[in-house]
Amino acid sequence: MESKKGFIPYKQPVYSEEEMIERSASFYNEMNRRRSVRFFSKKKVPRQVIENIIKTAGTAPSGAHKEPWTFCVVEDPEIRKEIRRLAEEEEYTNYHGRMSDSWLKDLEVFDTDHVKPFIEEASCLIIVFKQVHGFDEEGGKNRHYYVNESVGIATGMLISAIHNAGLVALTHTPSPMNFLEKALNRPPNERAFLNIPVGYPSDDAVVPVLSRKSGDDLIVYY
Ligand code: IYR
Repeated sequence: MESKKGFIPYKQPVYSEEEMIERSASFYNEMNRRRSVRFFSKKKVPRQVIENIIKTAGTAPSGAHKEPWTFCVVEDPEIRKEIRRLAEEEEYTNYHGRMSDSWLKDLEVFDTDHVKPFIEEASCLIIVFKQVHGFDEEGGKNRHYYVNESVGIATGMLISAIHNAGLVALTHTPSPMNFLEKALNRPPNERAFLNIPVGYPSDDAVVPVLSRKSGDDLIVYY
């Protein structure tokens, strides 16, 4: 194709069908081992690893390539103590009245409650913020598009990169989450999206017995 201004050629390696089947199966098998983990060792993950993981998340597609995300890495023990205090305060209200009986029943297999030690114990927290708009040179608003979709995809890639590095994470959804914006003094265009504690699993880490959907429940061909 004749090259169009502002475009560069793009190629993928060409694999045989056998190679593609083998590569896709081995990636699936590796990803199928991934579990959300709530029990972390205090062992520190090198910053270089955290940086590579976040750079991987930053390769996600986004609406009009606006990259409407910021990843905050929280290591500071004092800030984490305060985040834990605020999260537990909200979650206490959730577990003692704000959540419906059916919601509490759905969570029974996970054995969760309002107590969140992983906020202080994981090697770090990666707190994902979505940018509901950007700023132009004059400080005016610059539109962002499909923000939830874009940041959701980036977070999925973050979680995959964490697993690939041999680490574990939890997709923690403190609710409501706006205390995180205040705790980290984020700019007015950012909203907390997810808290992802990252680290090594503790020696006694356990995960609930779960199965994943498959077959017709997962894929419908037309
Ligand atoms: N945000 C609460 C409750 C919670 C909700 C869902 I849906 C979960 O999958 C797990 C927990 C909490 O963090 O405990």
